[in-house]
Amino acid sequence: MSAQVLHSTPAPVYDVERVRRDFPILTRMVNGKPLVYLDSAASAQRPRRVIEAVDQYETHSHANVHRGVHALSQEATEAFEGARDRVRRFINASSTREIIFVRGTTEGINLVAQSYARSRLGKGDEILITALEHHANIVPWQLVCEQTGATLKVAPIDHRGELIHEELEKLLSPRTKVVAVAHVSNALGTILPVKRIIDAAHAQGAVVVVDGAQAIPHARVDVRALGADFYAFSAHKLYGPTGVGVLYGRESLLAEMPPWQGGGDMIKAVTFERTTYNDLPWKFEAGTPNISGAVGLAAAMDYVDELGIENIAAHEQRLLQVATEALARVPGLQFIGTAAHKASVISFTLDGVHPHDIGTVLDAEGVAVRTGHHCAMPVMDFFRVPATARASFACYNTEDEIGQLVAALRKVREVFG
Ligand code: C6P
Repeated sequence: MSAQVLHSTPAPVYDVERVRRDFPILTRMVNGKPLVYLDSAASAQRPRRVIEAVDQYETHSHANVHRGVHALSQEATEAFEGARDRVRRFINASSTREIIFVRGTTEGINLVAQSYARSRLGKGDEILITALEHHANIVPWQLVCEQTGATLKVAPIDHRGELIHEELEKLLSPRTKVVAVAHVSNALGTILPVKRIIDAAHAQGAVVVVDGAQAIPHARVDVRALGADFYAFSAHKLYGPTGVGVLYGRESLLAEMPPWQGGGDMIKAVTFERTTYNDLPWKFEAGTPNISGAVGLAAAMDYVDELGIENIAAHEQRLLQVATEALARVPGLQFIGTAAHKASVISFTLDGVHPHDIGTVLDAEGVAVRTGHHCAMPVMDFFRVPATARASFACYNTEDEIGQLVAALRKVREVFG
């Protein structure tokens, strides 16, 4: 044996069967078949560690936060604020003052729209989005346009579902005050060149809001390296609980923004004449927060870091490649979204079969995919389809499951001819 071999470290092996054992739900049967869960882009499953962290908190430490001198309130506050620091480290924010707990991506984007944009924009100002956005990154901006007289501009995509960057640049001008873009498209899987977009937008003086809902489970997100002004994501797509998410905001911007909702936790002092607001980040956290959700999110981040997000991403990219090759051989299958850089999301149609019927037959085989417009109706309009079927792959999916998806699709063909 050569010295070279003796001293080389073996390449890390991604043991998907071990990963699967961390997710109790994956052992269940659906319609008499073993579950094949290919809908993680809608909501990922939780590892035992997240379930247990939430359970431990609920069983031993629950009380309201920032309110009591008693032991449980202090424990709950420590757990909640500890979770905030965990998030800060996960996305490499400078300070916990930049980490706002929200209900999810949707609420995070609405917060920026109503607090940042509504208070600053007026007639003649522009908000620029792209043609592949989720409704959560379209409608809040339409509301702001109605409220302020600003105009919504849309940068186009091409037939592969890729943003046409040159067109986006043409639409950027000193009138552009906000650029709001997805990091990854949920309907197509396209990974957008957000760093390039951020740099171009900053050159025109616009602030950039990134919808990170579909990126956070698949790639290391470093908000400082990206230079994002705002970055929103949901815990439940990152193996964490539902009903909690994060809005990262650059501290200098958050400090100047008015509160969005009024109530407990966002105040320092209230009289009938005047209220003084709390410091960051609590200024934006009115009411009792989702404490157990934050605890679960922190545990999810620990879990992802333990597996290594780069290892997860490499595993998912392998699955994406295998699935793309296998699905290409299914007669009548059309891919919707064929960008060069994609996350592990495959949208497709089958000639002559409505996507809902695909979903129903697949479900009978135990295979869970999402069907519909994926809350991205303009994307469906662009590709001239009413809906698609979408298979999405996460850290726990296997090549065998891709085989089961393909076999189930052949069943669809048998049923519908
Ligand atoms: N997409 C999907 O199946 P919430 O609901 O707030 O956690 O996330 C909203 C959201 C925003 N942006 C993108 C890119 C998203 O994918 C989502 C959620 C799910 O694709 C449910 S529609």
